Amino acid sequence: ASVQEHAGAIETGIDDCDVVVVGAGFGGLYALHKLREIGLSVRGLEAAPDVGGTWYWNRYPGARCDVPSLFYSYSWSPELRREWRWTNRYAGQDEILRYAQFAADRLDLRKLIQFDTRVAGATFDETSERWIVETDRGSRLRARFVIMATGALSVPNTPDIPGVADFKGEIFHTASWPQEPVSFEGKRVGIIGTGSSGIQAIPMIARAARQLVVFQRTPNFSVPARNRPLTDEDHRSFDDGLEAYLASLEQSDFGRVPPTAFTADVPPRDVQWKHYEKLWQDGGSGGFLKAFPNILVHPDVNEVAADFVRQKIRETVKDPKTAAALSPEGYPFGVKRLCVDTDYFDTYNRPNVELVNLRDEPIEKITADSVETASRHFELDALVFATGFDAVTGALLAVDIRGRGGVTLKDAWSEGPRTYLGLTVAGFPNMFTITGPGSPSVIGNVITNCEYHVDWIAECLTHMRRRNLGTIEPDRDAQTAWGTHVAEVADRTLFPKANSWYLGVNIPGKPRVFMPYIGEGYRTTCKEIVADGYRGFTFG
Ligand code: N01
Repeated sequence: ASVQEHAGAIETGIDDCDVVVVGAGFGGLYALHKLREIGLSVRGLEAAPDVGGTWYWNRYPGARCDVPSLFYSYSWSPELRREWRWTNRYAGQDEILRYAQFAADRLDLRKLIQFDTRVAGATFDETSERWIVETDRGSRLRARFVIMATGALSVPNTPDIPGVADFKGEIFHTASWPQEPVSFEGKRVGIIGTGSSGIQAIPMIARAARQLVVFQRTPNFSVPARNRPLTDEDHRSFDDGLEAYLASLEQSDFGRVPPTAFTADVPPRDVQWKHYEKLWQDGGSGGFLKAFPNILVHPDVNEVAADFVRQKIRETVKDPKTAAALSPEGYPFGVKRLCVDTDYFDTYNRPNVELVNLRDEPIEKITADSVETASRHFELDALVFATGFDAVTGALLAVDIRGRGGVTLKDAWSEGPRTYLGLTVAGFPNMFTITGPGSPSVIGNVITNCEYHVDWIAECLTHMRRRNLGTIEPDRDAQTAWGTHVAEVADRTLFPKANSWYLGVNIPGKPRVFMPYIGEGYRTTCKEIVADGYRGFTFG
């Protein structure tokens, strides 16, 4: 049966629909809206009791987006834009969650979503050419298409430190923070991890706790956010530039590394330094990452930025030993995700904050009331894991996905993820991944990256309906060539030179594969492939 014949089946039974969308974060919500708009019957499944995805779970103190709020919004809807007014340059978690809730209500999406329901498995039945989606509640849905909008940063990683289960105090993970208010007042708190989450949480916890011990394995580069309330003038100037911004999105290729990056030009150190000083005062990471076209490619250019941040750390942190321990060395600037902070380095000047450098004294075990390193014993009332995620592939592989011949996605990706355009996988017909590996994914603005994928899928399903096509899947050759291209682009840059979650190295046993696509030209390539009759895809 074609998409057209099948459309509208939702009215006749809750287990049958055109499209199952897994996840109700920004990608999933837009997919539900857009595909309903083109006349398909859609059902959403969401593990949380509410919409919002990552912004539902990551409620740790200080959680804030580091993409400016005026841009970290749906670009496609003039109505939503008119009716929502951001209050801060960088929005906090609570405001972003309210925005997701507002969008879901305004677009009347909640009735399409089954909450508190985790997808356990999805199997492609080759005879009927349908996906059978199974939930942890024992329910089953049958659908022609499955869209995995499961998020790139949605499976928390808790390292298996000996004794962790024995800890009797309060224990938290930044990515699954309790719904109820948490108070650290008067408590001795330990935090493990100094990535974006830790760097945001540490200053906030330090203000509340009696004592805060930060267990740091790798210091990170971080630049100030300089968050502030938005003024009427900010809103006016955004509105004035809106048309140009929307046009730029349409034409933009939003890669992190433009073709101009491959130049041997090294601007004089004082020119770079002056520019970085201005960016430091302006705040935010965007300016730094494109300060010079080859900053993420040329080691000499990159090293000046690294030096600049180290100098700022030395100027800020009074204790030279702590400053040295906080200074990233041995990997390039900006190729692990650049952190954006409010008062992070200054927090180490507080008398109630102590940095423990795990490079000197690794954690040996956790006991009922303490963390023990090789040389010391830290008694704690609460322990916070800011230890990140099984990123990009984690949520996809957490679902038992079976494609043609019963092959599992886990087996198909045993040596690392393989996709065509980060949208589709050979052997898994009619399954799409929103911001999947091999797409820009977590690079840049994830909301607009999600929107682009949803729009691409909507166009594809419209194409299939017009031509009465039942299935779509990528050819293995096209997929292999795309994977090679993704890796080649990364290998020409400094990105693989840092042990980042982009490469999966934070998860024991995960294959070392650079997962996001960082080249410029992604949208152009996707458009060309469509214009070329969906080059590299086979329809059935
Ligand atoms: O996670 P991370 P995150 N013992 O993986 C340490 C987005 N985000 O949640 O580097 C000791 O970056 C680990 O140490 P090391 C953003 O894309 C955005 O902070 O592996 N330490 C590291 O310090 C971001 O990049 C925003 O040596 C251990 C930390 O835990 C992504 O989410 C805010 C350890 C993990 O850092 C992930 O950020 C927050 C162990 N066994 C997040 N295991 C904004 O928009 C791990 N670590 C601002």
